[in-house]
Amino acid sequence: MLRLLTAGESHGPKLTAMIDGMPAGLSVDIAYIEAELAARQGGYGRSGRQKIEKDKIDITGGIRHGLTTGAPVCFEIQNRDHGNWTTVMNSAAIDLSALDEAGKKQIQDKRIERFRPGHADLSGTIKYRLKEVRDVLERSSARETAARVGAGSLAQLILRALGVKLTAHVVAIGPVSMNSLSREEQERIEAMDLGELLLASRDSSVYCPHEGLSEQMEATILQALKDGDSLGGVVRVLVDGLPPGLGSSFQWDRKLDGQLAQSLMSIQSAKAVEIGTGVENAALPGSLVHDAMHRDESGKSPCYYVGRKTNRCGGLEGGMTNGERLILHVYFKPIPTMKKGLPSLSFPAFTDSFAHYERSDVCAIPAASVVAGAMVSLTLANAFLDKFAADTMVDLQESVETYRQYVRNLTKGKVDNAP
Ligand code: EPS
Repeated sequence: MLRLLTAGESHGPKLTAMIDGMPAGLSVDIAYIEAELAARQGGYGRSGRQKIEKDKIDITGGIRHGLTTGAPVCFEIQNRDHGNWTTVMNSAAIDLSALDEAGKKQIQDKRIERFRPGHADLSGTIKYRLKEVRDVLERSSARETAARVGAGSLAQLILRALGVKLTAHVVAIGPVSMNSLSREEQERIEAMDLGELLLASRDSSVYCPHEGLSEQMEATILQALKDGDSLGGVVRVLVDGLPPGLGSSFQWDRKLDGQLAQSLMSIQSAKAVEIGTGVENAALPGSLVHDAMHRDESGKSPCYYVGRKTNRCGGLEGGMTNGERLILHVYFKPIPTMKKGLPSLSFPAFTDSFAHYERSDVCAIPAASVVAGAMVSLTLANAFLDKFAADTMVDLQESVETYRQYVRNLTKGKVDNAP
């Protein structure tokens, strides 16, 4: 099992990630991981914080001479902004009377007393019996997603070595959505190779593969900035090359659709996950929903001789992959930190006030697309390792290839399927 743990506060010295269960012999492309980290920092609508940070990965365990060793992989990402927060974020016990004037001012200025509706502030302060809101804010901050992207990029290297292609891009920002494009235009984008689609998205300032819409999205973000408001949006993750049978339908916690939804819903601000055309399907009769099968004599369908004309189920049936493209949409709420603060309460007196504001992203949906891709990569790499338990990449690649050959022969209709 591939298990990720992260630690570190938004303005603390660094983020730390530990991944247990990485197979040995994975060639680690640091430049690729750092390009993903840079992509997560980018996108139109980010706050001034990203001008301070320059996320780099410092490996502290599990990788030697460019290859994973099979030991837990551990890495750190420095928070450059911490230099401005050394007194506020110091782990040592603090004696206010012993601080100089500058230290006292730093502590006072950074004290947070007014809850932001929509953030973890209220529940976390109550739950952990905190003395001020900052202690919950620091860890619930989406700064933590830098660690997820570092780990997810490693997982994506596993997927690449298994011939799997993954792309994540922005579909909507606020009211501006790819759904407004003509059917032909949407089909043109859907037909693109996932590598090309990723390049086209990353070319855009908002990671949307459609040029005209990207401009509209940028204008919408600019307007929200002027209004002191924030914006949410929708992100799409697409994956090609998954063999049928990843996941399981036999136990609730082993269903891959459930695991994907959990990993995506855990991203800060994510509020809904859709698989295939899941939302629309609920209102249609089964005959218009399920993806009919036919024999594809060429054997070149994603599930070899099993052809499908539609993929409304988004590549998942019965909690397992079915060989077709995986299609996921993640819906994010707008960021709760807004210049235009909402009515709220002040801690500890619980008197009427307005939500705290210091600085914030206006829109982090482009960054969220990178994080969503990372979370799906981790979940899928884990699903591969669950089905094809392997200590090394060579063993994993061999087992997956043998299985693919079996599926090809089976769907041709020529093989005895006895276990
Ligand atoms: C965040 C608030 C902002 C974001 C931060 C997430 O940080 P700050 O309060 O320092 O301006 O920039 O995200 C990152 C630092 C990052 O790297 O993604 C929040 O409250 O969630």
